[in-house]
Amino acid sequence: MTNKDVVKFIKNAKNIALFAHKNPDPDAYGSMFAMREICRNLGVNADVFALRNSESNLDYLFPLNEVKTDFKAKDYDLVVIMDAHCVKRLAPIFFDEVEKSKNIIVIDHHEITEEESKCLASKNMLNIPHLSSICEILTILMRDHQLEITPVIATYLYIGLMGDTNRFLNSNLTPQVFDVAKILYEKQANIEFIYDVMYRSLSRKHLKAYQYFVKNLKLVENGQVVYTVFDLNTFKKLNLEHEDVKFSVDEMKNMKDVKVSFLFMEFEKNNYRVSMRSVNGFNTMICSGANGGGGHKLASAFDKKIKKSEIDRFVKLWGKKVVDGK
Ligand SMILES: [Mn+2]
Repeated sequence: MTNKDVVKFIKNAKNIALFAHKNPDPDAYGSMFAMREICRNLGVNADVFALRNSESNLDYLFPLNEVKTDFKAKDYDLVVIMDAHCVKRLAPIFFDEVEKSKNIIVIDHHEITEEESKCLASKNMLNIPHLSSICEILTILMRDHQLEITPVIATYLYIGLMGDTNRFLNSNLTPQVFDVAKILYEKQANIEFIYDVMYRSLSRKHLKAYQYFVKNLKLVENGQVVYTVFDLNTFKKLNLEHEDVKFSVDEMKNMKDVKVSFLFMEFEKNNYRVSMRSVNGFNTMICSGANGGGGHKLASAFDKKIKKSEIDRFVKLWGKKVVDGK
């Protein structure tokens, strides 16, 4: 599928339901809300479906009170899934109804693992893994098809661009990323507002998380691999949500000589959401893919049933595989 096909699908629809992966991040929400505006400007109704995250700065960036959860396949003639390519990547409450939908298109930029290739949500897929973000894809699509980029749309898209490039720090940069930034800047993305919310909002709560993380991070493999664990007890004691501690996986990756970082967030007893980051092309998917997760070479995630006492051994094993590239 090409950009042109995406535009055709949208224009031919009357009612569009928009989805992205569970626990939506700035790129997921940015692309859903930008797409909602694109559709509405074309005279097509569109609704954003997501399970709201716990409270976070995303509440200030997007009108999350307008997000819907009660999706019924019969009410929509087109489903657009973005920032994911497999129905299993969506929040579980949507699985059944999305599976019933007859008309689904996918816009993604994730690597397709072997496991996921068995559960592609649609044959109509625009997947460009080397692009930084869905928001980059949508900006180019709008430019090439002369769709009006309003300041509101530009702001949504810039949020996603900042999220997935970690404000131009990640290794997923190409000349086109800067073209997109220029376009969105010229279309009056509210960059001051975005930076205030995303990067100048360190609260006391965040500092507590920071303090804990610095004190408890562990280096293995001669300092090439680093990890930190937030267990249920810590979340409760410090009154933190997952959103409050996610920064730590990037912070660890930015340490000198570190090649791979792991962040373990316990969400049920002995059940962890694990986020990984790497630098210089070390491939985190070696670990995330093998453990049933997904993402990109340099940033990926998976869920893991494990006891806290076994995490050190797990990280040594998989950290070494990633560093060795096998
Ligand atoms: Mn993304």
